[in-house]
Amino acid sequence: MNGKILGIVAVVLVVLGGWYVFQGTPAQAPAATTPTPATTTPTTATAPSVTITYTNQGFSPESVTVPSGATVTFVNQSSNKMWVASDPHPTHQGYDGTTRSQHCAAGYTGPAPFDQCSAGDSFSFTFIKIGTWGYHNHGAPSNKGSITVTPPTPI
Ligand SMILES: [Cu+2]
Repeated sequence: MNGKILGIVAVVLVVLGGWYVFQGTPAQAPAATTPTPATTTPTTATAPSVTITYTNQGFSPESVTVPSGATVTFVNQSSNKMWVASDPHPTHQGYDGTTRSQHCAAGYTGPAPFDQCSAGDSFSFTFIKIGTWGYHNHGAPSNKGSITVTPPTPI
């Protein structure tokens, strides 16, 4: 009787021992993946430059549409003087809210105004604000046009 019990205990010990020895190694965690570094490519296209020519017939093209950040250059090829300025004439506050007497004053420290502030052969202005901005030649305000500024062009 005792021998039979001892036999059973021995078999149980052998089975448990075998299970302990052969249970195998735990599964390895998968290797960590290396994160992809963020790219630094720009998200908007380079803003173009546009030229508007002023002749004795007026501005050409009178009106253009450009993305925000574009620079528009007005070139005088007329036999008259050119003074490009934001509408409305004669106060010129349409683009940035400041009047000609403010933003053309000596010592003005605000952002560059959409106003040539005196006659000259060329005037370049970089448009940031979205909208349609009327302009004119301050010395001949019937010569006019508009710049429509759209959101920056996504790539
Ligand atoms: Cu004016």
